[in-house]
Amino acid sequence: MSVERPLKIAILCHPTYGGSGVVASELALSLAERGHAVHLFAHRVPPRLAASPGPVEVHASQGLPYPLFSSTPHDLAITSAVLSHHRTIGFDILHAHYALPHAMSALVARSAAALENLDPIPRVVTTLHGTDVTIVGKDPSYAPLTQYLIGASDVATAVSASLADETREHFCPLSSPECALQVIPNFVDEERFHPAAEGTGPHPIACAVHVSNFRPVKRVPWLIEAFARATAGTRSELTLVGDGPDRAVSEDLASRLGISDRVRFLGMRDALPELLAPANVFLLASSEESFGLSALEAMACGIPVVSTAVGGVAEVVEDGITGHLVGVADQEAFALRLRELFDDPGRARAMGQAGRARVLAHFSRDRIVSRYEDLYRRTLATPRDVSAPGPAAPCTT
Ligand code: GMT
Repeated sequence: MSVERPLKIAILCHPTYGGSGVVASELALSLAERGHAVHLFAHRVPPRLAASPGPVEVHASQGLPYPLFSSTPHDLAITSAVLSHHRTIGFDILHAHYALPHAMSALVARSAAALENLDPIPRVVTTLHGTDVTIVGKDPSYAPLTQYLIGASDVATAVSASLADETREHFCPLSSPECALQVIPNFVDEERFHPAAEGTGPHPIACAVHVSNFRPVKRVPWLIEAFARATAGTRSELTLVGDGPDRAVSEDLASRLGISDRVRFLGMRDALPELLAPANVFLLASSEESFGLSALEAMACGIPVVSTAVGGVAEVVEDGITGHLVGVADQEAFALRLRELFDDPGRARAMGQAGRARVLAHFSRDRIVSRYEDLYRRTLATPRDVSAPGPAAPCTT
């Protein structure tokens, strides 16, 4: 029986508190724990790895600030760092999270390795996370490049079937290699994110929670209005975790609605499981959402979700079972569903338990990390025509 050798893997990501930065960091940690040599490249140390990178080697590549540049081009520094480390380490896989700019960095490093006759020439895996297709990638200023990056990667994955469909629709209407997308959903560390211990939750006053980067796509002001509608005349509370462009306008709105005393803005927090576990309901009101990792984390904590039915959220939250999904413009239904769950703690608890069970059955860390590991090995086992760098392992969803 052949024992499979450990792989040398470079992971490129944005150093964000949530979303793709967390998925990439958790994947890096899990792969390293499985014995692979894992290097993570970002322009800052991702928060999830700052406290304890474990066996992952983290490279924060900021680049040289120079007055000619209007902002420091971190992406060039990351590309350079990946190439430099590839020359000494010999990566098997360069895994880019979020197409822009990381797939570009990985592909440039792959081309350089080919030109220099390095052995191995790394394979490029690109994971599409959401707005790298739906908002940023589709924008005419980036679309031609995004299309090229997806097609030139050895394999591209999307975090939901909905995102894969949208990618195909927009970037590859005809049958072409760009359409060879695999769906590998996000995962959550179900040991870190777990229900509150018996007797410690939920909160004695009904409490809803939302976690995001407060970008317009998250519609935090809309969510606050819905909360105000649902809870008029009650003492119910809303906890908002995170920070971003819409934070100030959201604080102002809570004050104008006269509910500042019931809405807490906590800013960026690392201790998410502790903040989620005592909540009764998790809220997500996005106008677009390819997956909704924060909803998955809430489900892992046994919290039911009320969300708008957009993008890939329906692949995460089962409507009527692990939470409720409502039309993106239907604030009244959103408020009603929230109120129902506040008024019926037994139903909320049952939905929360169903959510936790769904996480364990479909989105556990081991299950999804194994899927990436299999994908790497399959990609490496597929011979590549170096004269025409492109997809090595076309796989359909
Ligand atoms: O696109 C963003 O606004 C951020 C992005 C990210 O990098 O975190 O979020 C996307 O990726 C997450 C991880 O795969 C998904 O859980 C989010 O649903 C997705 N955001 C959107 O589609 C708006």
